[in-house]
Amino acid sequence: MSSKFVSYEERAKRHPSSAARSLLETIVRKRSNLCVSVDVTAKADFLDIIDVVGPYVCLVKTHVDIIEDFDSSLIATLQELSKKHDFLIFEDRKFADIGNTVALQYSSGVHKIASWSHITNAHPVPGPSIITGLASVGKPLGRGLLLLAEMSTKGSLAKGVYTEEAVQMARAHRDFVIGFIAQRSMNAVGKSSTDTGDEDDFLVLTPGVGLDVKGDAMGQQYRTPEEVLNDGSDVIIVGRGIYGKGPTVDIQSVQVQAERYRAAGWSAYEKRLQL
Ligand code: 6AU
Repeated sequence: MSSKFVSYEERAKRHPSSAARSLLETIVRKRSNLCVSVDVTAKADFLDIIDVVGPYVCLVKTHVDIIEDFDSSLIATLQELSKKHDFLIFEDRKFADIGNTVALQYSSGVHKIASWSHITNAHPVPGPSIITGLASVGKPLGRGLLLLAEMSTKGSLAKGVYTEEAVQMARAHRDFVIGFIAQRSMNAVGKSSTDTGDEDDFLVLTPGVGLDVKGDAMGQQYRTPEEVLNDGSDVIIVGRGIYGKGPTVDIQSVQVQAERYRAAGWSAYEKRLQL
């Protein structure tokens, strides 16, 4: 019997979006569905962590606005590391404004996100104009957008009809929206039970992944790589589970944890191909 899940390799061959294909091809090349979220505030820690986790990841996720000593050399080094270790870059900007404003936030300012980030994300709350605003900047550069269809936090409002509307917005903009931040596959959302949603191949990137704890003191909730992969997630996003919670970064432990999460994510993927 064939699996209800299609391999990354098959999907990479037939995906219509070049941004989605790049991510799927990187996943296959590196045998990694791990995205490390590097939420630290010092440039030196940020770059040290990325250099160490680089070999184990398909994607590095950034919040550049939290870096205290940010300057343009950080972006140049990040791009060098992306080439050295063969990973893509995802600036987790969570745009949420009108089209005109998000286009400026994406292209301009200190960070010039569109010029270096292969993937970014947006809240669907303003409606489809947020996609057209971001697409006016990102599409000519071959970038891809993820919509936040669900969140990992306790009491999230992104559920039910809101999630369905987010998926409909994505279906109407398949030329730029490559997938979702969500907790499960979105391909069948809003479709009847006889319609399998097979024509959709949205990528699902899932935060709120941890092997050792179930949450934090601020509403974050964690599930294991196996739980999220079995629900149809494609990429696990792991932050503190890898770089730790302390004021200082233990770089040896970062490497051990990155290897551990890469292995856990990949074995969950291989297991689900048997389902
Ligand atoms: O593994 P953690 O909890 O240390 O970090 C999770 C990372 C953080 C959040 O900003 C982000 O994932 N995140 C997102 C994203 C990626 O958009 C959405 C969400 O619902 N939950 C979440 O934690 O950088």
